[in-house]
Amino acid sequence: MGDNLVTKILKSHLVEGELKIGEPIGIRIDQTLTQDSTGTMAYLQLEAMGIDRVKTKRSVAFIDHNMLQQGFENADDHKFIQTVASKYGVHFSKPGNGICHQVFLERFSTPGETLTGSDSHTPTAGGVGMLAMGAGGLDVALAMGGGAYYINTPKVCKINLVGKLKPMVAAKDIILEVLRKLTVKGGVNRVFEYAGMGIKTLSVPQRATITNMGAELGATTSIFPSDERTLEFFKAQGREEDWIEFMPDLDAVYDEEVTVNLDDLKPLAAKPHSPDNVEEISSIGKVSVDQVAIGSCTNSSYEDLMKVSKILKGKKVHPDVSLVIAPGSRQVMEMMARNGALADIISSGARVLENSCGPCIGMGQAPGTNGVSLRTFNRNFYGRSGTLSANVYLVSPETAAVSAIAGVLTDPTEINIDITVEMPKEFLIDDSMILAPAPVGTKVEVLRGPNIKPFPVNDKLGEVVEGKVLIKVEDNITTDHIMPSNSKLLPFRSNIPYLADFCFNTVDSDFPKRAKENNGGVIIAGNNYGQGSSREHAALAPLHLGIKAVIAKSFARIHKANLINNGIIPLEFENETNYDALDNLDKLVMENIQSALDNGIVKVKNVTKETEFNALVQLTEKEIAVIRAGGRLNYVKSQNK
Ligand code: MIC
Ligand code: SF4
Repeated sequence: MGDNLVTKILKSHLVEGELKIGEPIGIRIDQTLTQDSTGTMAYLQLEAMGIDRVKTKRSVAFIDHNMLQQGFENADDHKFIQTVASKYGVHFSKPGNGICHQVFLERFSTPGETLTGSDSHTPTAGGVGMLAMGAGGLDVALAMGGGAYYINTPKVCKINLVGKLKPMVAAKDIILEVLRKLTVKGGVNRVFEYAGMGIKTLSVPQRATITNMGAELGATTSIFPSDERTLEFFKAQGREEDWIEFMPDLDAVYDEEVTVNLDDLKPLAAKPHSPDNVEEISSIGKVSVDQVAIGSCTNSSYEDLMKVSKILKGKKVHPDVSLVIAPGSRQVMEMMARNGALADIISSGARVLENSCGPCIGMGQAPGTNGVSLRTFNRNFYGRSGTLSANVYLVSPETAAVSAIAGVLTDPTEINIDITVEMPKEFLIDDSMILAPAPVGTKVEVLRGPNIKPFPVNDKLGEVVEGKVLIKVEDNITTDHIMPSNSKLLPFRSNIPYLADFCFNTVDSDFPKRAKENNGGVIIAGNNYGQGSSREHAALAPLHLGIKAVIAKSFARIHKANLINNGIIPLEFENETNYDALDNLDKLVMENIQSALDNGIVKVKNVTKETEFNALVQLTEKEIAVIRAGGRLNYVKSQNK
């Protein structure tokens, strides 16, 4: 029985545990990435660990999320990251150089290696055969310090791609189809490994679109093999020496298998407000469109934007539509400026934004009231665009461009033009906006603006956990619900006390007040709690507000890890009907919690209703030790004594 790609990488990087599905393992991390909105916190945590220099093969800090600089906060945070990166041996990709995942794919991705990034779309690098995983900032900081990254051994699900995409049907439609089939919970505790003859028809940027949006399945990550198409990409990036062939064994075994026939695929859209709410565009109908946004780490490659420019060439954007385009990297933007494609885009009436996340994380371009926005992005969660009444559809670049001209949601296969884009023989290579760290032994002063506040650290766990139910939420609550991000809040990612006042703002704006009045308490949640981003702020803000435990039907992987890292106890209902019986402000008491954690079951007394129910402890021994210590930093410090 041969190995699949995932098993090969896990075997070669295993430092702790046994490769048995569901069992906890520690793996060695070769490379890390951070971006600015999670990076400030990650580097504060790295500093708190007291190491001299990172121990990874390579670590890179990107500035791409928070670029508006409407006050001093942003620029100060950028300087902090630049100086702290230089001090600790981390490369620094300057603002304007591009979105972390796109630039990492172009300039740093390496087949067969491992990567953790403080961003949930880190799996983008899976497009070249890396095992690339999103993680909380603290886990990335620990990996920078040479520590292992802990996951549960995932199931490996083979996604067998057969056939070939029809013209105007895109890689985005493949991942939307997978989301339609498997839903936003379908990837939990799984890695998706793409295989089958269909993969040969897909370029690296197309593959990266698919692995990028595997995050929306809740997957640990997604991966493609590294083959001759990958080599073509590495050659054109002038990085042939970083390429290795990396293929599954011919008799590789998988735990599960799903087949997607590319011949049958039609253009798809994810309708509001979830990436798995997918339907064929032809059956959704001609919805009038107010805004079209093209870009994000999902669809902002040279290939994607060249296709867009071919559709827009000689045409005009519909008078009622605002079309915005954000290239994924300076490489993409500069190449298109030099070959004239950017001129075609500008001439169509599109608004060209800088190379950054931009509207994807609500940094500008919020739609108008009740606005319909088509986006080539990966998330259309409620409120994420910055406008609560907006309706956001996720589509391919082809669908976006064609619809921007038509003014209504349009199936791009209705248009008959050739938009084939060949992989360039040579990409334009200029790494001058990636600054190397200071040489070992150089003294670097870390610049810290007044916006950077100390982050909250939990206390050791006592014998009793008690508190009132402060909020009860339904299934699939995202970290965007828990700790929203938009142009008003993103500048405060290094200021938890400020951010905490906006915790659960789009769900229940009284939550922070209630939490403060009751001296903290407990959160009750449905299935897949904390899906979406890797932001630790969705654990740090609740910690600041005194949240001691979250009792949910189930958790999303990264958020659960972030809760544990901050000493907040994640518990799961033994019987889901107990969820129904709970109400806001019910007083809950969990006695003898220390031994209950070891025994795997916590008895939760509802003092208000005079009832009792069981909550399961789905935690490893190490995770329990971390919670006992009051979070991972305390735990690591106690281990080092
Ligand atoms: C996102 O797409 O939600 C983000 C912004 O990139 C986040 C990281 C963050 O919240 O800073 C992510 O995906 O992890
Ligand atoms: Fe940036 Fe959007 Fe990608 Fe997150 S999903 S990294 S905000 S482009």
